[in-house]
Amino acid sequence: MYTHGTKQDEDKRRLTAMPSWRENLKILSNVYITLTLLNSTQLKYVCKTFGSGVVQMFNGTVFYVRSTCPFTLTRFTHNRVDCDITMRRGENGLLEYIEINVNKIQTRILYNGTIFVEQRIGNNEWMNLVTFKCTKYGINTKLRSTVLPLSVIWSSVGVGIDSLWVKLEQELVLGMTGLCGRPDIVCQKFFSNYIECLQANTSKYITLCKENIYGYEKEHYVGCAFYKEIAHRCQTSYAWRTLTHCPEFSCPGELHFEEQGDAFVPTCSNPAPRTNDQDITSTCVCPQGEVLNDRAEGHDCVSVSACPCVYAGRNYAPREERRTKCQICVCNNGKWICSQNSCPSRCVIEGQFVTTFDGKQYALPGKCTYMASKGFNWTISINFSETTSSIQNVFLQIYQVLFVCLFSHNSVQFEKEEIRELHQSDNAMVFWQSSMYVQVLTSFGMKIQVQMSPDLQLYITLPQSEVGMPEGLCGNYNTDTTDDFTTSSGIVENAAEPFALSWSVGDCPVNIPKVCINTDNEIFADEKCHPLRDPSGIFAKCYDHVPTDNYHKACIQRTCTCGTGLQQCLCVALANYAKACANQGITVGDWRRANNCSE
Ligand SMILES: [Ca+2]
Repeated sequence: MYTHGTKQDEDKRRLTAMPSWRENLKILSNVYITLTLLNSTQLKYVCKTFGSGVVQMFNGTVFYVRSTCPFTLTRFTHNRVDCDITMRRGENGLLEYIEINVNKIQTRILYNGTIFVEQRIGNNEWMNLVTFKCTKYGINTKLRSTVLPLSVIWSSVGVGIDSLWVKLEQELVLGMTGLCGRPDIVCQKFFSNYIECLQANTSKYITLCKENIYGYEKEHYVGCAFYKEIAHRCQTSYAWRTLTHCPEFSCPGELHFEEQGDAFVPTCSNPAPRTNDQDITSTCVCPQGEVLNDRAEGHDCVSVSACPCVYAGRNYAPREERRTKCQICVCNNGKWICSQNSCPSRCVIEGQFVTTFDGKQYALPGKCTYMASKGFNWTISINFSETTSSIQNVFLQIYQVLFVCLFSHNSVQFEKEEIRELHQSDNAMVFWQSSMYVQVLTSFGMKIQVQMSPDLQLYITLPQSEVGMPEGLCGNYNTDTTDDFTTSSGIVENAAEPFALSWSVGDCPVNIPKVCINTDNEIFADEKCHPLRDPSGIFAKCYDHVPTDNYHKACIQRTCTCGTGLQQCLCVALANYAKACANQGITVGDWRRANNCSE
């Protein structure tokens, strides 16, 4: 190709052969990419091309291109200065020219080392060009930019330039393009600290790292999430956040960030949360020995002994007292420590749901007649309606036949005569307490309250003299729940069913369904019984005093098995919980209005 015209003509032809960007887009042939893992000390911001087409990118990747097309080596803008370096190889494989445009001022280096600035030939090799300072660099020539942190080093062998380096003195702005790619210092440097941990997989991870960041260089979190994942997996104490400029999560209040800690932070409400090895993650924690005060605004850390207590939405200071009808509670280490409940224990029979004198709760299996409770000279029996799971009649018998009382729907009879207001005798007093309740007080101190409507329900309170004496569905009243399932033949059963059946009178088929069989009712029940579990609901202030589990279950079952009048069945269930609360001296708010239950 050097046979046409004079050498000067040739120089001129090469000088005016401006590369077109369209040419740059020609399909590359023979591109081989290999990944080299350089250690961090070798890593400089250098891109090289040498031989007949070897390119070593800024990030260390080496590949080969065989082509006589013009190529952009690198193009970028730094501090509003545009830089563009292109080159082209000749038929002999060596570089024919290098062209550097800085702020549109063209510097062109020909195959034989001649330098042109804006198409005028430079004086010699030690000159100050417009945008470059030119010096000898060993056997090479170095152009150091006066406006950019950039140097170009090359060596000419007369018939071409055999090697070219583009060297950056600092990490440059993002968005570089060209064969040199962009300096990828972070992935390389980052993984040089994890070689021991990742071993042979390190290069795979470096590729992943680059792929992850590529195109998202400005999206800080994309890179940081990746580094964090590796750092956590390898669990080294290496300060990876300093290298990557990834800030720690900013924890609120007095909490501080922990790279790897318990997912569940101890709080005043739960000072010792259950954790296992799986629950380790980046987290915000209190200083050692302190817990998060989740009962106050903000994010303060306190010692457990300084935790306040909560009752009915109100905070109580440590050691502060709270008195209810039946007990005194003191706030201690964020928990209520309560005295023994002094309210008399009572047996409750609300439909199929029984609470024994000692507090055991269970459900009756069938709509039968049962011995609810009996003592030395008294018996209380109940029988169920065959259609609904509610009590139809309550029979009370004192001193054998001397005093017999029958309670049925909205009617109480003493020896077949209806009591409209009050009946009084030596043995007992029976009176209407309100339109809904009849109360019986016996001469020996037994108190019976019967709810007359909408459902017949039974509440029995015994005097101290009866402790350990009674038998029947209500248990033996000895403050021990474990022996409450004592059958009529004196055996202690584990399950409620055989125990309850032993206290049935006559035949007793098991006919109260244990599961919801009506889908509509079930949906209604799930939704409407929820207030018994809602931590911010109207009943919440009572949860600490009367556990809701059984009441919620009873609510679901009662509503599920309810024939007609779903709302009334629901209201009876909710009322039963409110009543249990009231018995403990806890008055819940206007739950009737909140749940659409009329009196
Ligand atoms: Ca007992």
